[in-house]
Amino acid sequence: MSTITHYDLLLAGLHLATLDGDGWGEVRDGAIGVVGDTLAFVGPVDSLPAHASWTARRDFDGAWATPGLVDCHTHLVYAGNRAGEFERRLQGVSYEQIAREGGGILSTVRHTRAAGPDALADASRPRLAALAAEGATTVEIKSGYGLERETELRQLAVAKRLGAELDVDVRTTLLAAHAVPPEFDGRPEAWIDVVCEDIVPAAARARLADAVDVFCDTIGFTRAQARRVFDAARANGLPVKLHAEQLSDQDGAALAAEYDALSADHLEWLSPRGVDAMARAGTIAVLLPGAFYALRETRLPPIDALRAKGVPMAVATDSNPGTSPTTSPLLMLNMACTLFRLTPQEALAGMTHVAARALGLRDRGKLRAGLRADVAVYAIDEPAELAWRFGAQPCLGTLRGGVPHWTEAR
Ligand code: DI6
Ligand code: FE
Repeated sequence: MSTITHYDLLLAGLHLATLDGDGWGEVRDGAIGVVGDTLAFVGPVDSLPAHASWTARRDFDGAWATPGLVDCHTHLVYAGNRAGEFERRLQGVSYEQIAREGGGILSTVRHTRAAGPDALADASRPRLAALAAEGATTVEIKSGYGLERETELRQLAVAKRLGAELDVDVRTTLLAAHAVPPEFDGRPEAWIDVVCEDIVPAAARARLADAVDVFCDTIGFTRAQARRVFDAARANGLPVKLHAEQLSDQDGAALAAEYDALSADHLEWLSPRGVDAMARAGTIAVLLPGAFYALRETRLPPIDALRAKGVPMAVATDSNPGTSPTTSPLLMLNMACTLFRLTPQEALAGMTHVAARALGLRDRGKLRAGLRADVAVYAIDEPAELAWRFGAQPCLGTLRGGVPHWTEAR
């Protein structure tokens, strides 16, 4: 095997939290060598090959590098805002009540349908940019605010366009089964017919969706309806995910497990049976502490049981206007620890390699030679600091597929 000695880019003066191996996978006085879009060297600077050379080099002063963050669950492409609804909720009206009155998700649907592709991109671009500025290099974006074929596909196309514009690797998920559109009020089965027979095949044909998701809950869809959508996804060659057990126990996680879903997400109401099913199938649990916080939930996802059964736990922003109006992945690391009692290491793993698995991606999420050169660099003294602080912005920049995006010197 020939050793690479010339790097397109060398980063030095860094400590590394590789997340490869035990604990943080810590490397003090490390360096990262990149060739093309791939990590070619990850290790102590004094074990660089003897005659190493580089086209470009950047030296830091003891900053930390981590794998680029992977935000594996967002709904960030939408128009309008829900501040008024927030004010009503503060007066005691519940999220479910607002949804039943035609507000909530349906209010965002009205604004999103009315926005053309450029307006939708303009409204959403700052949100994706904010995630990237904190270290996100891969971001999943769902549809679900169109609830008609044209607008669902427009959301997915805008998501991909923003990914290309901002050089973030965007993965798209079709969530046409997010709510019953007003045109199908009282006829959820008829809407599921359209989702299965028309929208899933159209999204697959246009290669606009990497996966298919369903909101399985009392204000969403039943388990039987989710099963129908999963069958359609399977018939069209797309993997599935599920919004499961967020507001009630629908036994959704077990359905997700049965369909080899990439992940089951939310999970506050997950039962021991659901935990077992996920453990057996290897389904990733995606924890969304922002939604838990914003809805002032009191029932915690069964973290101890998930941990005990070895269900991998991812952490994501759920960035959306209703239940998690955040664009801060670092704040979610803090909330995952403070609210859900994850360790800082579990939280960072949850937003890197475990999150990558929740998107079906095995080529990223750790700092290891051979993996994609997605790296985040932070001005911190130790890696746990990322989860300890909240409201801090220590990110100095990222490599996304080897391409540097440095923020201004600070
Ligand atoms: N669960 C959520 O938390 C978001 N969607 C979902 O199925 C909320 C979306 C919204 O309120 O706009
Ligand atoms: Fe969500």
